[in-house]
Amino acid sequence: MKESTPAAIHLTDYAPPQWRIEHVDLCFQLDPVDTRVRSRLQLRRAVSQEAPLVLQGEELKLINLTVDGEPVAPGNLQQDEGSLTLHELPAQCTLEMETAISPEANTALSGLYVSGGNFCTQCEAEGFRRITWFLDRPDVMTLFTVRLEADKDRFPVLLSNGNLADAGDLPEGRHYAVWHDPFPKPSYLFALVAGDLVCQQDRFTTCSGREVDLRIYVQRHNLDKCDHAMRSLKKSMRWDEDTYGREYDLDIYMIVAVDDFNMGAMENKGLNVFNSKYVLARPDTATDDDFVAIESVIAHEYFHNWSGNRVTCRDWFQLSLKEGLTVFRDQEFTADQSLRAVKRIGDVQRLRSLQFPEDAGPMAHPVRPQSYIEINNFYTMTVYEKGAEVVRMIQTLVGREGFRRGLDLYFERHDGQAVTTDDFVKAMEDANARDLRRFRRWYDQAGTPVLDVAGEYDETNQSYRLTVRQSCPPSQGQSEKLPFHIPLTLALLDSQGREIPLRLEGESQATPGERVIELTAPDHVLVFRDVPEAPVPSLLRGFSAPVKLKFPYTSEELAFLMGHDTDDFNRWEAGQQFAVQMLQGQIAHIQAGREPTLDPLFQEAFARVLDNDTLDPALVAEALTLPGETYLAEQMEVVDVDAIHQARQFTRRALGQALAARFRAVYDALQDTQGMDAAAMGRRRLRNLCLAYLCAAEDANAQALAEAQYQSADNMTDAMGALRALMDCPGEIQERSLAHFEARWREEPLVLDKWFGLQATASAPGALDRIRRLMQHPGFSIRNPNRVRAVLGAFAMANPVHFHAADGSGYELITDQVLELDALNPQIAARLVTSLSRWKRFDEQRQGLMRACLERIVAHPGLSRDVYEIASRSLG
Ligand code: B3K
Ligand code: ZN
Repeated sequence: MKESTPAAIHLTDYAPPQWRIEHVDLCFQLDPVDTRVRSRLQLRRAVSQEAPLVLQGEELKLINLTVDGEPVAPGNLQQDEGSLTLHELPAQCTLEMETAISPEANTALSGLYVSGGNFCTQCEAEGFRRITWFLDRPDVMTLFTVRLEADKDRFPVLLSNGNLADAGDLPEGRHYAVWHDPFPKPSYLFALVAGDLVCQQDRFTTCSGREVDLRIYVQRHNLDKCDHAMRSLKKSMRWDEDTYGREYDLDIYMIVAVDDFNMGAMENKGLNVFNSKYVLARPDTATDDDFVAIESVIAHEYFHNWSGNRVTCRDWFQLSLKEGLTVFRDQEFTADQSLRAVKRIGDVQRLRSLQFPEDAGPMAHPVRPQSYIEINNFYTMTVYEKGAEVVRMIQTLVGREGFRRGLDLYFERHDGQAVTTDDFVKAMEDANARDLRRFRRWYDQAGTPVLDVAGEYDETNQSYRLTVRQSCPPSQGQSEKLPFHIPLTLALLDSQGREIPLRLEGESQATPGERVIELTAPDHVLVFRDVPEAPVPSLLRGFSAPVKLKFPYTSEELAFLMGHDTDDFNRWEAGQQFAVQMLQGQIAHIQAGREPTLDPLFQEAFARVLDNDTLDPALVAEALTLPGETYLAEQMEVVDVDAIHQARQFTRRALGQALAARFRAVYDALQDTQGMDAAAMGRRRLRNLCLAYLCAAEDANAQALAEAQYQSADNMTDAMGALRALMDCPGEIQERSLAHFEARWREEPLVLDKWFGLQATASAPGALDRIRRLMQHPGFSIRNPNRVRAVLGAFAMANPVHFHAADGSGYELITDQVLELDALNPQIAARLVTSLSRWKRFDEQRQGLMRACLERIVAHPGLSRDVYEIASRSLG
């Protein structure tokens, strides 16, 4: 807790460790209130001159300490807040310590804590220091042997990293297990679990014929919800072998699901600990989106075994080394399981609605940040999602095969090491004989680059001239940006929608199809020859770079691209741009006190997509989904949440009314929604979208249809699809259905979260009372991160109209909760504060209200570093 202003840590201050821990023996005597941790560290000095040993520790009680079996002279031992310093140690020695901790009192869910009566750990980034004194930094890689002792009845299962070496009974009803991990690892990958758990078991034979024991541990009542996670795990293991030649390396791979978890999951070596939300699923309890998310998180954590664990980060500034790369890998995995374009569209939506705002606000930071106060605040969309885009751009620049070569070289060179993002890029350069010096700026410069593109056709010379100018707005501490190296994938389409062969000025031959143009300068002029007619350019295909592209398309051109672009992603993109143009016009109308109208050209283009039965239903559903409110907000000078909401609702209603018969026809035609494969999921998606438009039209028949679907649904996707559609129609049917859902699912916390979330994001009046009521619900607890996210997180991030209520009541509510939460769980509290950070984007009155809340937060005594950093940066 902060006394004075917490200090920032800088990348430029990095120094290699002065000591190494070659081996650690840990022994845990587990007890919820008084756990004893004995550790024996084999230390070796890594520098030639005398150097004190400075270990990190937090909330620990030191019981006992010896060096080579002897007590330490008092003058040689110094304990400060957060550190333990030992002087005059021999260059090689054994340090033994005993510490006491209280897992039950650990509400921050970092270190060793209790969830659902079981012990579990979370050590990334700096949780290990809350278990015992250690060199708690990722570049100290150590061999771990772990002995666990606990009461056998209460904690029959005892798990840690690596392979099981020994187990047996102890006197007084206790038992023990010893785990040894043969791979040296940083402390952040340590894990232990102890509790009353059961497991679903399976086997996997690796490509070289090794047998791996697979286990998913859950509480007994959840054992019937593990099939999907297990299938996902086996698929991921096979995929990583087939795609990247990566084989698993231990005899056992374990996943444990816990209900109280700060984020999604954690890749601890051989013992992943998961938020139960990303493990448990049955078709009647989880939606299709849940199934897809589970598959991708299981894959993500599994892929970390190579990109993160075998090769790890030198320091936390390099976090994207493992996260950006692993997100890229899980995105590719998911793309290979279903429709690549649908996956790409989802990822780009996420990037634009969450990362772009981050990159344009006070929390903007480069993919490799230069400083932080609390590293947990930097597990961000920028480090993860933009980091993945950066990796994807490298693949675009060197090609798929070149990328594979680069990755092979990276793993070969750095296996067992803690390295930097530079080392990664270097491997890509060396394997492909490429110079990516300028490309490295993506790691160091924050902000979203803008590409201003213009095109001009010269009929006499049959040439087409594209001018491209790049720029990047200033961000905190970076007023001037150097030009980025940007891959711009493009094609030129003729009036039939065919790709025109491309021959750039100076080239002797044209090439068919699309091209990757490499932009490295502020300005580029591209002259294409032999262009027989004025083309429509299809730019930034597949979203080839995380930039904002501006091209002055007319509505007609966008409608044409929507129907004809040969790139699936760009067909969707054209529809989105068309929708944005129209919605912006409507917003202006609303602000001027006039009635908005629906552009008939848009309606026509929209209807053509709806009627197109040659397209995959999942793609049709994407194309018919209007851009979200946060994305629309990004396009405005001063965000007007009410006008945005009204315009979007108006368009949904108008489309629902105008095309009611067609929505109904498509709804009826999609009867066959059985099954859990991607095709069935696509059909359900489109069918539920039709239902949503029908309900948005406020048609009584539609409500009856939604209620009938809700009641007959045998899967959660259709049940939630119906409920969500009904959220547009306040009234008896909606209330009845919500009440029914609550009664049916009140004992299933993950399902109840959906019910919380629907109501927390409802735009109907009375939101504040609703939130307060939800927080009184017996299923709610401020100590559980999933509940907090479902109610408070959903309200602050996904209910703009009420969170930004003009009287400031939404801000006040969140501020009160942030302060209450900060005393319990700073990481979760800090996440909630980010909802206030972009106050400068709103009108003057709201600015004042938001700023006042941030000031109230910063002034609060005893604030955590986590919340302090976000709140003070937001004000700054
Ligand atoms: N590496 C973890 C995230 C840890 C977050 C610490 N605050 C999960 C993941 O990205 O796979
Ligand atoms: Zn990760």
